[in-house]
Amino acid sequence: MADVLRIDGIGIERVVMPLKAPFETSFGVERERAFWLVTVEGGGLTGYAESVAGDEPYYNEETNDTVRHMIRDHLGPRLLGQPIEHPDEVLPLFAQVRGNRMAKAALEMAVWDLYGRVRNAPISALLGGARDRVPVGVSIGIQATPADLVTQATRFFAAGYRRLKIKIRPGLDLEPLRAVRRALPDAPMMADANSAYSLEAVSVFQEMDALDLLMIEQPLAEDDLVDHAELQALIKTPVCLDESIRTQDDAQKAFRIGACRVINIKLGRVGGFSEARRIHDVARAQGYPVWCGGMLESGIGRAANLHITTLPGFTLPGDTSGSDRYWEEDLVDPPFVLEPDGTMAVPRGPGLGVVPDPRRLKRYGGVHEHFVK
Ligand code: OSB
Ligand code: MG
Repeated sequence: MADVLRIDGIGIERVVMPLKAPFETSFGVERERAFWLVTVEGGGLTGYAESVAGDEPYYNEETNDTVRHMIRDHLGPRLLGQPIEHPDEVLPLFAQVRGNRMAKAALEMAVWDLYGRVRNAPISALLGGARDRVPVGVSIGIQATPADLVTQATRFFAAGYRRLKIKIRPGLDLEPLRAVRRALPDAPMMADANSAYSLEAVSVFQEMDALDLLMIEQPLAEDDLVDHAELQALIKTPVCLDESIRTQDDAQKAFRIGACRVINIKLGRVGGFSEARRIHDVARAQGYPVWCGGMLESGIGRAANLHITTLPGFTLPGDTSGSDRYWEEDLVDPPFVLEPDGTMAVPRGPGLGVVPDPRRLKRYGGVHEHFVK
Protein backbone atom coordinates (compact mmCIF):
# COMPACT_ATOMS: atom_id res chain seq x y z
CA MET A 1 0.00 0.00 0.00
CA ALA A 2 1.37 3.35 -1.02
CA ASP A 3 1.58 5.85 1.85
CA VAL A 4 1.07 8.77 -0.47
CA LEU A 5 -2.00 9.09 -2.63
CA ARG A 6 -1.96 11.16 -5.79
CA ILE A 7 -5.25 12.26 -7.32
CA ASP A 8 -4.88 11.84 -11.07
CA GLY A 9 -8.45 12.43 -12.20
CA ILE A 10 -11.65 14.16 -11.09
CA GLY A 11 -15.10 13.48 -12.53
CA ILE A 12 -18.44 15.20 -12.13
CA GLU A 13 -21.71 13.74 -13.39
CA ARG A 14 -25.06 15.51 -13.18
CA VAL A 15 -27.68 13.34 -11.46
CA VAL A 16 -31.37 14.23 -11.31
CA MET A 17 -33.65 12.12 -9.10
CA PRO A 18 -37.41 12.67 -8.68
CA LEU A 19 -38.52 12.97 -5.04
CA LYS A 20 -41.48 10.77 -4.07
CA ALA A 21 -43.26 13.86 -2.76
CA PRO A 22 -42.44 17.59 -2.95
CA PHE A 23 -40.43 18.92 0.01
CA GLU A 24 -41.40 22.45 1.09
CA THR A 25 -39.36 24.71 3.35
CA SER A 26 -39.56 28.41 4.13
CA PHE A 27 -37.28 29.04 1.13
CA GLY A 28 -39.12 27.01 -1.52
CA VAL A 29 -40.41 23.69 -2.82
CA GLU A 30 -38.14 20.91 -4.10
CA ARG A 31 -39.69 18.35 -6.46
CA GLU A 32 -36.51 16.64 -7.54
CA ARG A 33 -32.92 16.54 -6.44
CA ALA A 34 -30.31 17.65 -8.99
CA PHE A 35 -26.68 17.27 -7.87
CA TRP A 36 -23.16 16.42 -8.97
CA LEU A 37 -21.88 12.94 -8.30
CA VAL A 38 -18.17 13.59 -7.85
CA THR A 39 -15.39 11.07 -8.32
CA VAL A 40 -11.68 11.24 -7.58
CA GLU A 41 -9.24 8.71 -8.99
CA GLY A 42 -5.94 7.67 -7.45
CA GLY A 43 -3.90 4.52 -6.89
CA GLY A 44 -6.06 2.72 -9.43
CA LEU A 45 -9.21 3.20 -7.31
CA THR A 46 -12.18 5.60 -7.37
CA GLY A 47 -13.70 7.57 -4.51
CA TYR A 48 -17.26 8.93 -4.63
CA ALA A 49 -19.09 11.84 -3.06
CA GLU A 50 -22.38 13.64 -3.52
CA SER A 51 -22.33 17.42 -3.76
CA VAL A 52 -25.32 18.77 -1.79
CA ALA A 53 -25.82 22.00 -3.73
CA GLY A 54 -28.96 22.25 -5.86
CA ASP A 55 -29.86 24.28 -8.94
CA GLU A 56 -31.12 27.26 -6.90
CA PRO A 57 -29.16 29.34 -4.34
CA TYR A 58 -31.93 29.25 -1.69
CA TYR A 59 -30.51 27.28 1.25
CA ASN A 60 -27.21 29.08 0.83
CA GLU A 61 -25.41 30.82 -2.03
CA GLU A 62 -23.98 27.76 -3.78
CA THR A 63 -25.55 26.11 -6.84
CA ASN A 64 -24.66 23.27 -9.16
CA ASP A 65 -23.20 25.80 -11.59
CA THR A 66 -20.96 27.37 -8.94
CA VAL A 67 -19.86 23.93 -7.74
CA ARG A 68 -18.88 22.96 -11.29
CA HIS A 69 -17.00 26.22 -11.78
CA MET A 70 -15.14 25.80 -8.49
CA ILE A 71 -14.20 22.18 -9.14
CA ARG A 72 -13.16 22.79 -12.74
CA ASP A 73 -11.35 26.12 -12.37
CA HIS A 74 -10.23 26.54 -8.77
CA LEU A 75 -10.40 23.46 -6.56
CA GLY A 76 -9.66 20.68 -9.04
CA PRO A 77 -6.37 22.28 -10.17
CA ARG A 78 -5.33 22.60 -6.51
CA LEU A 79 -6.03 18.92 -5.82
CA LEU A 80 -4.85 17.20 -9.00
CA GLY A 81 -1.35 15.77 -8.74
CA GLN A 82 -0.94 16.68 -5.06
CA PRO A 83 0.59 14.05 -2.80
CA ILE A 84 -1.91 13.29 0.00
CA GLU A 85 -1.06 11.25 3.07
CA HIS A 86 -4.34 11.87 4.88
CA PRO A 87 -7.68 13.44 3.82
CA ASP A 88 -7.28 16.10 6.56
CA GLU A 89 -4.79 17.67 4.12
CA VAL A 90 -7.43 18.35 1.45
CA LEU A 91 -9.34 21.35 2.89
CA PRO A 92 -6.07 23.27 3.57
CA LEU A 93 -5.18 22.88 -0.14
CA PHE A 94 -8.28 25.01 -0.87
CA ALA A 95 -7.58 27.66 1.79
CA GLN A 96 -6.98 30.49 -0.69
CA VAL A 97 -10.48 30.00 -2.14
CA ARG A 98 -13.12 31.73 -0.02
CA GLY A 99 -16.33 29.98 0.92
CA ASN A 100 -17.73 27.50 -1.60
CA ARG A 101 -17.76 24.85 1.07
CA MET A 102 -20.19 22.53 -0.69
CA ALA A 103 -17.80 22.32 -3.66
CA LYS A 104 -14.85 21.81 -1.32
CA ALA A 105 -16.76 19.18 0.66
CA ALA A 106 -17.57 17.16 -2.45
CA LEU A 107 -13.89 16.77 -3.32
CA GLU A 108 -12.78 16.30 0.28
CA MET A 109 -15.36 13.60 0.92
CA ALA A 110 -14.50 11.78 -2.31
CA VAL A 111 -10.87 11.71 -1.11
CA TRP A 112 -12.03 10.27 2.24
CA ASP A 113 -13.90 7.53 0.34
CA LEU A 114 -10.84 6.82 -1.80
CA TYR A 115 -8.60 6.81 1.28
CA GLY A 116 -10.92 4.36 3.01
CA ARG A 117 -10.84 2.07 -0.01
CA VAL A 118 -7.02 2.22 -0.15
CA ARG A 119 -6.80 1.50 3.58
CA ASN A 120 -9.63 -1.05 3.39
CA ALA A 121 -11.45 0.60 6.30
CA PRO A 122 -14.84 2.30 6.66
CA ILE A 123 -14.77 6.08 7.00
CA SER A 124 -16.50 5.79 10.41
CA ALA A 125 -13.54 3.83 11.80
CA LEU A 126 -11.01 6.22 10.22
CA LEU A 127 -12.83 9.15 11.85
CA GLY A 128 -12.75 7.44 15.25
CA GLY A 129 -16.45 6.56 15.37
CA ALA A 130 -17.41 3.46 17.30
CA ARG A 131 -21.10 2.78 16.69
CA ASP A 132 -22.35 0.42 13.98
CA ARG A 133 -25.93 1.81 14.07
CA VAL A 134 -27.23 5.24 14.90
CA PRO A 135 -30.65 6.55 16.02
CA VAL A 136 -32.34 8.74 13.40
CA GLY A 137 -35.20 11.18 12.96
CA VAL A 138 -37.15 12.67 10.09
CA SER A 139 -37.64 16.16 8.69
CA ILE A 140 -41.19 16.93 7.57
CA GLY A 141 -41.77 19.68 5.01
CA ILE A 142 -44.44 22.38 5.23
CA GLN A 143 -47.87 20.83 4.59
CA ALA A 144 -51.03 22.36 3.13
CA THR A 145 -53.02 21.92 6.36
CA PRO A 146 -52.30 21.05 10.00
CA ALA A 147 -54.32 17.86 9.46
CA ASP A 148 -51.96 16.78 6.65
CA LEU A 149 -49.01 17.49 8.90
CA VAL A 150 -50.48 15.42 11.72
CA THR A 151 -51.06 12.52 9.30
CA GLN A 152 -47.42 12.62 8.18
CA ALA A 153 -46.03 13.05 11.68
CA THR A 154 -48.13 10.19 13.05
CA ARG A 155 -47.04 7.88 10.25
CA PHE A 156 -43.33 8.66 10.69
CA PHE A 157 -43.49 8.36 14.48
CA ALA A 158 -45.24 4.99 14.17
CA ALA A 159 -42.54 3.82 11.75
CA GLY A 160 -39.98 4.34 14.52
CA TYR A 161 -38.33 7.69 13.80
CA ARG A 162 -36.94 8.90 17.10
CA ARG A 163 -37.50 12.61 16.51
CA LEU A 164 -39.82 14.68 14.32
CA LYS A 165 -38.61 17.92 12.78
CA ILE A 166 -41.34 20.21 11.48
CA LYS A 167 -40.54 22.89 8.92
CA ILE A 168 -42.11 26.25 9.75
CA ARG A 169 -42.41 29.70 8.19
CA PRO A 170 -44.10 32.92 9.32
CA GLY A 171 -47.84 32.29 9.49
CA LEU A 172 -47.43 28.50 9.42
CA ASP A 173 -45.78 27.92 12.76
CA LEU A 174 -47.66 27.80 16.06
CA GLU A 175 -50.87 26.28 14.74
CA PRO A 176 -49.29 23.32 12.93
CA LEU A 177 -46.85 22.70 15.80
CA ARG A 178 -49.68 22.71 18.33
CA ALA A 179 -51.65 20.27 16.20
CA VAL A 180 -48.77 17.79 16.16
CA ARG A 181 -48.16 18.24 19.89
CA ARG A 182 -51.84 17.54 20.63
CA ALA A 183 -51.82 14.39 18.46
CA LEU A 184 -48.45 13.11 19.71
CA PRO A 185 -48.00 14.37 23.29
CA ASP A 186 -44.84 12.32 23.91
CA ALA A 187 -43.08 12.64 20.55
CA PRO A 188 -39.62 14.22 20.64
CA MET A 189 -40.15 17.10 18.23
CA MET A 190 -38.58 20.34 17.03
CA ALA A 191 -39.06 23.10 14.46
CA ASP A 192 -36.81 24.34 11.62
CA ALA A 193 -37.37 27.86 10.23
CA ASN A 194 -34.51 28.01 7.70
CA SER A 195 -33.76 31.67 8.55
CA ALA A 196 -37.29 32.91 7.85
CA TYR A 197 -37.76 35.21 10.87
CA SER A 198 -36.33 38.35 12.41
CA LEU A 199 -36.09 39.28 16.08
CA GLU A 200 -39.41 41.10 15.75
CA ALA A 201 -41.02 37.65 15.89
CA VAL A 202 -39.69 36.93 19.37
CA SER A 203 -43.21 36.44 20.79
CA VAL A 204 -43.82 33.55 18.36
CA PHE A 205 -40.77 31.77 19.75
CA GLN A 206 -41.75 32.58 23.33
CA GLU A 207 -45.09 30.89 22.69
CA MET A 208 -43.24 27.83 21.37
CA ASP A 209 -41.72 27.43 24.84
CA ALA A 210 -45.06 25.86 25.88
CA LEU A 211 -44.77 23.09 23.26
CA ASP A 212 -41.90 21.12 24.80
CA LEU A 213 -39.74 21.32 21.68
CA LEU A 214 -36.26 19.80 21.77
CA MET A 215 -34.97 22.89 19.96
CA ILE A 216 -35.75 25.53 17.34
CA GLU A 217 -33.44 25.31 14.32
CA GLN A 218 -32.11 28.39 12.54
CA PRO A 219 -34.91 30.84 13.36
CA LEU A 220 -33.03 33.98 12.17
CA ALA A 221 -30.70 35.09 9.40
CA GLU A 222 -27.70 32.93 8.64
CA ASP A 223 -25.27 35.80 9.13
CA ASP A 224 -26.66 36.98 12.43
CA LEU A 225 -25.16 35.21 15.42
CA VAL A 226 -25.76 38.32 17.55
CA ASP A 227 -29.54 38.30 17.05
CA HIS A 228 -29.61 34.57 17.72
CA ALA A 229 -27.87 35.24 21.04
CA GLU A 230 -30.45 37.86 21.87
CA LEU A 231 -33.28 35.47 21.00
CA GLN A 232 -31.75 32.60 22.99
CA ALA A 233 -31.66 34.85 26.07
CA LEU A 234 -35.41 35.50 25.71
CA ILE A 235 -36.64 31.90 25.27
CA LYS A 236 -36.21 28.63 27.16
CA THR A 237 -36.18 26.28 24.17
CA PRO A 238 -32.62 25.71 22.93
CA VAL A 239 -31.68 27.37 19.66
CA CYS A 240 -29.97 25.04 17.16
CA LEU A 241 -27.91 26.57 14.36
CA ASP A 242 -27.70 25.10 10.85
CA GLU A 243 -26.99 27.70 8.11
CA SER A 244 -25.01 29.99 10.47
CA ILE A 245 -22.26 27.48 11.30
CA ARG A 246 -19.71 26.92 8.55
CA THR A 247 -16.50 26.44 10.51
CA GLN A 248 -15.08 25.38 13.84
CA ASP A 249 -14.50 29.07 14.51
CA ASP A 250 -18.19 29.87 13.92
CA ALA A 251 -19.08 27.14 16.41
CA GLN A 252 -16.68 28.53 19.04
CA LYS A 253 -18.11 32.02 18.67
CA ALA A 254 -21.73 30.89 18.64
CA PHE A 255 -21.26 29.04 21.93
CA ARG A 256 -19.22 31.89 23.39
CA ILE A 257 -21.92 34.49 22.87
CA GLY A 258 -24.81 32.14 23.63
CA ALA A 259 -26.23 32.14 20.08
CA CYS A 260 -27.14 28.44 20.29
CA ARG A 261 -27.04 25.37 22.51
CA VAL A 262 -27.07 22.76 19.72
CA ILE A 263 -25.50 22.50 16.26
CA ASN A 264 -26.84 20.72 13.19
CA ILE A 265 -23.69 19.55 11.40
CA LYS A 266 -24.00 19.11 7.64
CA LEU A 267 -20.96 17.77 5.86
CA GLY A 268 -21.56 19.81 2.72
CA ARG A 269 -22.18 23.10 4.52
CA VAL A 270 -18.92 22.94 6.50
CA GLY A 271 -16.52 21.64 3.83
CA GLY A 272 -16.49 17.90 4.54
CA PHE A 273 -15.57 15.31 7.14
CA SER A 274 -12.49 17.00 8.62
CA GLU A 275 -14.22 20.30 9.48
CA ALA A 276 -17.34 18.43 10.63
CA ARG A 277 -15.22 16.45 13.06
CA ARG A 278 -13.60 19.66 14.37
CA ILE A 279 -17.00 21.28 14.96
CA HIS A 280 -18.09 18.09 16.74
CA ASP A 281 -14.96 18.27 18.90
CA VAL A 282 -15.57 21.91 19.85
CA ALA A 283 -19.16 21.18 20.86
CA ARG A 284 -18.25 18.05 22.76
CA ALA A 285 -15.48 19.77 24.71
CA GLN A 286 -18.01 22.36 25.88
CA GLY A 287 -20.79 19.88 26.58
CA TYR A 288 -23.13 20.85 23.73
CA PRO A 289 -24.86 18.14 21.66
CA VAL A 290 -24.66 17.96 17.87
CA TRP A 291 -26.62 16.00 15.31
CA CYS A 292 -26.26 15.34 11.60
CA GLY A 293 -28.49 17.28 9.23
CA GLY A 294 -29.48 16.28 5.72
CA MET A 295 -29.89 17.78 2.26
CA LEU A 296 -32.25 15.19 0.76
CA GLU A 297 -29.23 13.13 -0.28
CA SER A 298 -29.17 10.01 -2.39
CA GLY A 299 -27.61 6.93 -0.82
CA ILE A 300 -24.11 8.26 -1.51
CA GLY A 301 -24.50 11.34 0.68
CA ARG A 302 -26.68 9.37 3.11
CA ALA A 303 -23.82 6.92 3.72
CA ALA A 304 -21.47 9.84 4.45
CA ASN A 305 -23.97 11.23 6.98
CA LEU A 306 -24.15 7.88 8.76
CA HIS A 307 -20.35 7.66 9.02
CA ILE A 308 -19.94 11.06 10.69
CA THR A 309 -22.87 10.32 13.03
CA THR A 310 -20.86 7.48 14.64
CA LEU A 311 -18.75 10.06 16.54
CA PRO A 312 -19.65 10.17 20.26
CA GLY A 313 -20.87 13.79 20.36
CA PHE A 314 -23.73 13.07 17.93
CA THR A 315 -26.07 12.40 20.83
CA LEU A 316 -29.33 13.52 19.21
CA PRO A 317 -31.12 11.74 16.33
CA GLY A 318 -30.39 13.47 13.02
CA ASP A 319 -32.18 13.90 9.70
CA THR A 320 -30.73 10.81 7.99
CA SER A 321 -33.99 9.03 7.17
CA GLY A 322 -34.49 5.81 5.20
CA SER A 323 -34.22 5.85 1.39
CA ASP A 324 -37.98 5.22 1.10
CA ARG A 325 -38.68 8.59 2.72
CA TYR A 326 -37.31 10.29 -0.42
CA TRP A 327 -37.06 7.88 -3.36
CA GLU A 328 -39.00 5.20 -5.17
CA GLU A 329 -35.54 3.90 -5.97
CA ASP A 330 -32.26 5.10 -4.44
CA LEU A 331 -29.01 5.52 -6.34
CA VAL A 332 -27.53 2.74 -4.21
CA ASP A 333 -28.77 -0.83 -3.90
CA PRO A 334 -29.75 -2.07 -1.34
CA PRO A 335 -31.47 1.07 -0.01
CA PHE A 336 -31.02 2.49 3.50
CA VAL A 337 -33.72 1.13 5.77
CA LEU A 338 -35.08 2.40 9.09
CA GLU A 339 -35.04 -0.39 11.66
CA PRO A 340 -38.16 -0.71 13.84
CA ASP A 341 -36.09 0.49 16.83
CA GLY A 342 -35.49 3.83 15.07
CA THR A 343 -31.87 3.21 14.10
CA MET A 344 -30.03 2.84 10.81
CA ALA A 345 -27.04 0.61 10.15
CA VAL A 346 -23.75 2.26 9.20
CA PRO A 347 -22.25 0.65 6.08
CA ARG A 348 -19.36 -1.65 7.01
CA GLY A 349 -17.43 -1.81 3.75
CA PRO A 350 -14.31 0.24 2.95
CA GLY A 351 -14.72 4.00 2.48
CA LEU A 352 -18.38 5.01 2.27
CA GLY A 353 -19.26 1.32 1.97
CA VAL A 354 -21.61 2.00 -0.94
CA VAL A 355 -21.23 2.81 -4.65
CA PRO A 356 -23.80 4.01 -7.18
CA ASP A 357 -25.73 1.19 -8.81
CA PRO A 358 -24.64 1.29 -12.49
CA ARG A 359 -28.15 0.75 -13.90
CA ARG A 360 -29.63 3.47 -11.74
CA LEU A 361 -26.80 5.85 -12.52
CA LYS A 362 -27.59 5.29 -16.20
CA ARG A 363 -31.23 6.13 -15.51
CA TYR A 364 -30.68 9.26 -13.40
CA GLY A 365 -27.23 10.40 -14.57
CA GLY A 366 -26.40 12.77 -17.41
CA VAL A 367 -23.74 15.24 -18.45
CA HIS A 368 -20.34 14.02 -17.41
CA GLU A 369 -17.04 15.90 -17.34
CA HIS A 370 -13.58 14.66 -16.49
CA PHE A 371 -10.61 16.75 -15.38
CA VAL A 372 -6.94 15.79 -15.31
CA LYS A 373 -3.84 17.81 -14.61
O1 OSB B 1 -32.57 22.98 6.76
O2 OSB B 1 -32.18 21.03 7.38
C1 OSB B 1 -32.52 21.79 6.49
C2 OSB B 1 -33.44 19.87 3.31
C3 OSB B 1 -32.93 20.72 2.35
C4 OSB B 1 -32.33 21.89 2.74
C5 OSB B 1 -32.25 22.24 4.09
C6 OSB B 1 -32.74 21.38 5.05
C7 OSB B 1 -33.37 20.20 4.66
C8 OSB B 1 -34.00 19.27 5.58
C9 OSB B 1 -34.18 17.84 5.11
O3 OSB B 1 -34.43 19.57 6.67
C10 OSB B 1 -33.29 16.88 5.77
C11 OSB B 1 -33.28 15.56 5.05
O4 OSB B 1 -34.22 14.79 5.22
O5 OSB B 1 -32.33 15.30 4.30
MG1 MG C 1 -32.06 23.23 8.78
